[in-house]
Amino acid sequence: MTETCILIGIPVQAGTGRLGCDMGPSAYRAAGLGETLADLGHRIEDRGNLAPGAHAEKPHPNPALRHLGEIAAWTETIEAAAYAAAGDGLPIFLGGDHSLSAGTMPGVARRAAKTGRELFVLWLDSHPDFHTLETSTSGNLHGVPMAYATGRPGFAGFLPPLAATVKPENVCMIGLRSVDPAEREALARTPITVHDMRAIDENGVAVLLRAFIDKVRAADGIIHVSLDVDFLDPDIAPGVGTTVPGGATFREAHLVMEMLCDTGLVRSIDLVELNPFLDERGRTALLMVDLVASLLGRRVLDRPTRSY
Ligand code: HAR
Ligand code: MN
Ligand code: MN
Ligand code: MN
Repeated sequence: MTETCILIGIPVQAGTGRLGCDMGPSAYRAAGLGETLADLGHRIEDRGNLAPGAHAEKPHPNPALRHLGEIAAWTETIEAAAYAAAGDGLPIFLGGDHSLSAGTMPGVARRAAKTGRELFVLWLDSHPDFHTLETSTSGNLHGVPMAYATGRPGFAGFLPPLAATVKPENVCMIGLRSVDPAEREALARTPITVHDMRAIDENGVAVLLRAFIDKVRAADGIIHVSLDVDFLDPDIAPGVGTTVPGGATFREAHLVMEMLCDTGLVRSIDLVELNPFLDERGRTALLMVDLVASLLGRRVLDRPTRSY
């Protein structure tokens, strides 16, 4: 199926403790993301890079928080851009750190609500990013977007209430292997589906993903994919600030993309946490481009659709 792929660069790095994620959008372009998708038959519209609006630092009772005002400004800009782009095609958000998903998920959720489709989120990450402003101890706001987008309390003083949130029962996380105590307790009290690396080892990733896809189909839903580079094993994806050993292999990650492709239900994609400063000759950026290609139609052999 031919898609209108809308590339949106989001060079935010204030949500991490390390500099370099601001070069992510350039690295994806240099790695040939647009050309690769065009070769697969898609229309490409590159909307360039977003920038945050004017902002002052926001005070907060949690003294650990870093760049709260800047991330709030980014989040407002990103939410609006995501809402608009999701009405025009299939946005691919080029990060930038994972704080950007505090804007993309509510934005695509607002679009889904308008079109009457049920939104599901597939979260591929070693981290759940489920802290609130109150529970974060690192103060790095890439650790909070899922809590924010699902409407958890604990975001007073950040932004006005969201127009749309993601239903926690519609979220599936795969690849977890670094979960803080406060996140673990909070996840246990939500209906979010959580699969750690052990679940992949024991079942195979296809079994986990099939259950999620069946749920989406049953609800006639659509899928937002949030792909954090650190979902992947650092041996194959070193270009990331938070390397956590024991991640998804090359084939596990590709299989996820291939199965998602067969559904035809993915309507938006986050590519986050790429840090080109830490990469080796662009190999992480190139791998991420290859994964998106698998998600959007590259295949080895023809096969019947819905073969998952
Ligand atoms: N949970 C840790 C914290 O809050 C680490 C968060 C790291 N997040 C990312 N994205 N790298 O998933 O600081
Ligand atoms: Mn700042
Ligand atoms: Mn993340
Ligand atoms: Mn992560």
